[in-house]
Amino acid sequence: ANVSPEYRTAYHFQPAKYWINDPNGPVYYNGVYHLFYQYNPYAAVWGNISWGHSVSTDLVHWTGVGLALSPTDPYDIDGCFSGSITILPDNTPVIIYTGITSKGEQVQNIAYPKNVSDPYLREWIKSDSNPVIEAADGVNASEFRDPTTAWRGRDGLWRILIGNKVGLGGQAILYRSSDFVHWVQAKEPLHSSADRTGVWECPDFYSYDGKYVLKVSLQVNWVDHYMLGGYDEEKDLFEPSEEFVGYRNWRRYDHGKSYASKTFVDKLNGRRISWAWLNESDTVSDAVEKGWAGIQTTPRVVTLDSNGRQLVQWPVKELESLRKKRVQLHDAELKTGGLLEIKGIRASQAKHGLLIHAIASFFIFWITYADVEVEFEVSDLDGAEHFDPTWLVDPQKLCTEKGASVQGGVGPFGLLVLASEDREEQTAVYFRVFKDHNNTYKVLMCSDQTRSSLRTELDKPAYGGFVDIDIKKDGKISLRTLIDHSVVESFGGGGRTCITARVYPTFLAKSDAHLYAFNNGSTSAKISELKAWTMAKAHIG
Ligand code: DQQ
Repeated sequence: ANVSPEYRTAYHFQPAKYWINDPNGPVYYNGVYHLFYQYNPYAAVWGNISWGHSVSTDLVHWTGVGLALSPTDPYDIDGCFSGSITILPDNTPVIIYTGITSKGEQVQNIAYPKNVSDPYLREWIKSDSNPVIEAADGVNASEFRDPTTAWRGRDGLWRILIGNKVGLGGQAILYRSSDFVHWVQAKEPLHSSADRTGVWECPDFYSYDGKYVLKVSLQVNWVDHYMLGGYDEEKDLFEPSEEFVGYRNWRRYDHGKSYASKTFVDKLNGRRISWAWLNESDTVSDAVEKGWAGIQTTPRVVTLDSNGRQLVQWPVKELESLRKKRVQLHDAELKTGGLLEIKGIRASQAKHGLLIHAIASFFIFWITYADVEVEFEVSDLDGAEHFDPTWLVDPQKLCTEKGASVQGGVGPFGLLVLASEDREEQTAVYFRVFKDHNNTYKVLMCSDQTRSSLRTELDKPAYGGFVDIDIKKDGKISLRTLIDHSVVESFGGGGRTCITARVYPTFLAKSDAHLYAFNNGSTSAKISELKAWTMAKAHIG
């Protein structure tokens, strides 16, 4: 009963069956988007790591086209680990990936399409020159992986980064090449840190108008962190700007269960798009029984915030083509203790002592996969709880202590998604506003999974992050939540803070989900606008 088909996603990418993890080599080539991913072709657990491959013309509907890489040769016999694609000047795409050798060492290999005129690039030929990079003496060869997409310097040489561990910290080793086959290690890494970050997995490096982003995935907390800074092209060094110095000051792509993200440039639409792996929150035995494990985030456009201080992510607009019926609300007041069910035709009514205003247009069961955009208006900030500056370092802890049912001043208000009819199971995505000592305000965003399922053996944390907006000036906070069976992907403040969670409510096996807006603050809040769409099922696989 724990393995209902209802947990499979309707529009978040997953293959037809078995295990997936990191997105690999995303690229737009000759009219087709390609997504490769770490894949086990034999089981729903990590192992036999190969590159699965799916293609799409719209980033919404995907077709599996078989394995691009399998462990076949001495230089990758124990796994074809993560890597990237670069398009060479003669318009040939080349894969560079990490192979695990029979000795357990990590080396870098390349592969070319067998036939570039196959629109799906189904078959890939590994180079006779493999491995093209082996760890130099003194470099930790068992933590030496995940080559980036290459870029070319003014000297015409290709450059890539390889993630590595040095001491207890990590580094992004830089290599240069004139032909993509012969690579020379630079004297200095592009960047390194002696902080206890451990190995830097899946580095990613790119820029916006001279401002550079270095992203690394860290096993210390299974989170993707990034720094903003400058890149000295002469010296080939990345220097984080002051506010990003020290690993504690790096920012997060996503505060939830999202890892090993990778971006690519969509040449068709001139935008940078990111994918990331969403691991499971259920048990290994469930995965085996279900026959699948792991999904991807929605493809997100990544931009630099106008304040230059952080990245902003937003699902690609193509996803909106799946939006079907819409429910809309305007100026709905959420009084203290208020709970508002977003659904069909119901008049306002009081239930369990809670004030319910339900405004409606039609009644259908549909909230199992939906796209919800809501804007909360808070005009009165006087009642905001006092902010303790020590809370800044650990928003997740704050969300754990101040759950959705813990009464506050301004907030908590937000959405209850994937809720059972009796609300015994529910995932709360919400905000709380605090007043700092110097009369500025801090906005906390949480995704609280502690009540997402009655099952106790699941991973059900509360996640949290601060939202960098000026609530006093704006008077509004926006939230977009993509609900999709076993995933809740949320964007606060227009995508400034992202939190993605995996949830396994038991009721989904038998009945449909409900959606509510709530306010447990002592100050009333208003929904200035809410739009919720039922989604069509995408073709994924
Ligand atoms: N997953 C891959 C590695 C990478 C890790 C192996 C990150 O290449 O470092 O499946 O999730």
